[in-house]
Order: sequence, then C-alpha cells, then structure tokens
Amino acid sequence: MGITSKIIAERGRRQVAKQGLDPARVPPGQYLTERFPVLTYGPNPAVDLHDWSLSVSGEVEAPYSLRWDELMAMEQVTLTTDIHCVTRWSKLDTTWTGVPVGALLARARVKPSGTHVLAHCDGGYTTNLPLEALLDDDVLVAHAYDGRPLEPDHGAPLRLLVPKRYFWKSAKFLRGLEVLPADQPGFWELNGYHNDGDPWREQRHWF
Ligand SMILES: Nc1nc2c(c(=O)[nH]1)N[C@H]1C(S)=C(S)[C@@H](COP(=O)(O)O)O[C@H]1N2
Ligand SMILES: [Mo]
Repeated sequence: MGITSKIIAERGRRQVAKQGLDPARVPPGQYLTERFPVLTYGPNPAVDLHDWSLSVSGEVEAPYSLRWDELMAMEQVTLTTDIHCVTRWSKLDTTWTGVPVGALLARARVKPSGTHVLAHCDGGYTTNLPLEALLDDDVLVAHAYDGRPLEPDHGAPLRLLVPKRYFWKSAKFLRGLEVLPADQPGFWELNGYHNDGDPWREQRHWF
C-alpha cells in the first residue's frame, strides 16, 4: 500500500470509529462520503422510455428484449448496500430498487457455454463480469435510488448495481446484457482498470 492509500485508509478507519460503525465495512484505502459523487465518461444519453428496451442476448436459449413497462411488471426488490468507487469513496447504506439480474438471466435460459457477461450502455460504455458474479442476490438492474427514480447523472433510466465490485462495474444507462462464451474486457478494463475490481482485494488497476 502506498503512502496516499495509508493516509486515506486511516481517515476511513477514524470515520467509521467516530460513527460507531463496524470498520470491517470499509474496504482498504477507501474513505466514506455522505455525498453521491457523479462519474460519467461522456454526456448523459437522451432517453425516451417509449422507445427504450433492455436486451438479454448471446449464449442463451431464449434471447429477448423488455420494454420499460414489462421490466416494471417484473417482481421488484429493494435492498440497502454499501458501494465503493475506485477513486476511493465509499458510501454506506445506499438503497436501490429494481429487478434481480439473476431473474433476467434465468428467463433467457443461459446455455452451458455462457461464462461471462458484457453489459452494454447507451453511449457505448461497456463492462464485463463473470456470470456467477451477477447471480448474487444483491445484484440488480436498478431504476430507483432512495425510493425515487434514478437521476440522469446516476444512470437513468436503468443501471446495473454490483455492490461487491468497484462501482465502475455498475454500468449506468444500461441497455443490454450479452452473455459470452469467454471473458471480454469492457471500457475501463481496456483502459487500465482491473479486470475483476474486488474492493476488498484492492483490485484497482492492472497496468
Ligand atoms: N454508462 C456508464 N456507466 C458508468 C460509468 C460511465 O462512464 N458510463 N462510470 C462508471 C464509474 S467509473 C463509476 S465510479 C460509477 C459512478 O456512478 P455514479 O455517477 O452514480 O456515482 O458509474 C459507472 N458506470
Ligand atoms: Mo469510477
């Protein structure tokens, strides 16, 4: 760990102690923020919900697309979780509503050949994850934050939420989940971010 991350880690530990929180909730090298920083590469897309769909494609028996009303008709889940950005902020107890990605993938019937998923976004952003990472209960396609529809800056109308990975894996403006027969790096993974991005192992960069 470098000197900067030591200082930040110390700051993080002091913050949790002061607030009576369990220090084990803050991954190494992270500090806590009450704000909700915005990190987007490029402009927010203009989205018309009448002309919007989410596709599930690739190594699946039954590829499909959902319109907005169809997605909203699926069983909805609200959960509270911590999020961790590679730029070192963590935010505790964030509350999200959406549909578990496991349910979306099950509906498409993933073939045995499907091992990874590339998330596709409006504007061309992509990010990759192993299939099993998306089957966790806490992984959603989320359309609401804190009981309110997502703001454009935070990925409206729909974003991925993958709390166990650094937040760049939580793709905003989500439009497609492509099941792949092999791993394929996404936008930031091609630009130096770690392929796996586990905050607990500080997998920030890989070159
Ligand atoms: N489509 C898209 N999704 C994205 C990004 C992006 O640039 N485009 N940035 C990622 C990064 S690097 C982070 S840290 C989070 C930031 O989410 P927030 O702006 O809601 O905090 O979104 C991720 N999802
Ligand atoms: Mo990020």
